[in-house]
Amino acid sequence: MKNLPPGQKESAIFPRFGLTQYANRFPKEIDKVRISIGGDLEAFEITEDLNLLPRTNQVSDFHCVTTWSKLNLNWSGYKFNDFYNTLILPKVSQEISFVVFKAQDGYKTSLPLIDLMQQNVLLADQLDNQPLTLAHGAPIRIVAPDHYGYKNIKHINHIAFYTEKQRVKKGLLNFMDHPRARVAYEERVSKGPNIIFRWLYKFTIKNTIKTFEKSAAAYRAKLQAKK
Ligand SMILES: Nc1nc2c(c(=O)[nH]1)N[C@H]1C(S)=C(S)[C@@H](COP(=O)(O)O)O[C@H]1N2
Ligand SMILES: [Mo]
Repeated sequence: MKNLPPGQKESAIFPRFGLTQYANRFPKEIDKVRISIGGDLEAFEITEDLNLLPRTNQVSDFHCVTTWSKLNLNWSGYKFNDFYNTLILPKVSQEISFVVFKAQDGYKTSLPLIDLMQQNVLLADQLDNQPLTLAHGAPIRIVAPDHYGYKNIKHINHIAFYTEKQRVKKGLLNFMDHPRARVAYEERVSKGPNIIFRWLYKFTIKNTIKTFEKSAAAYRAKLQAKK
């Protein structure tokens, strides 16, 4: 058996998950990637340019901060490292250290550039050899296996690159958002004893899954009715 990171338990399923305030928000554009680039460089847009990058497949584990882990997920996409070096770096004139992401559902997150440049961080557009679904981040998401799920932003439509750390107002309460959120160091929350949060979060899992399933079912029914 695999050793799981501290405080994590294996999950049999890979649920659609997140903060319940996002359960009822869905991306409008799920077929085409369109990412606006901004921050401390001249703004531009990325669409088909991603196809210039080598495709990478990766099997990795996914760790939600609420303690469930789904092992051996089969992702495909582009290394963030290649993305940065090929498409962003040529446009950069000052040293970048901090990255802010925004998604089509209004979700935001951020990470230091150095964490994103690890070889196992992907801009993923496929899971199990299929395009990402609404549930798991269509059309493109971050996969950062060494960081808790909440840094693995889905439905990305904006990435901003900064020389300095930024304050990002997030849906998350501030204490909940650790600036790095590394799983191996159990950086679950930025303040307070992380071990207590294992227990507090654990009790929210079932309800969160239910809430996300319900709203996805309602959304699918609505789409179906439109056809
Ligand atoms: N756009 C967006 N990305 C998001 C979230 C969200 O609500 N919206 N939730 C985060 C959290 S807390 C987790 S655990 C993972 C869940 O990914 P999954 O739905 O593919 O299981 O997505 C993360 N990325
Ligand atoms: Mo999560």
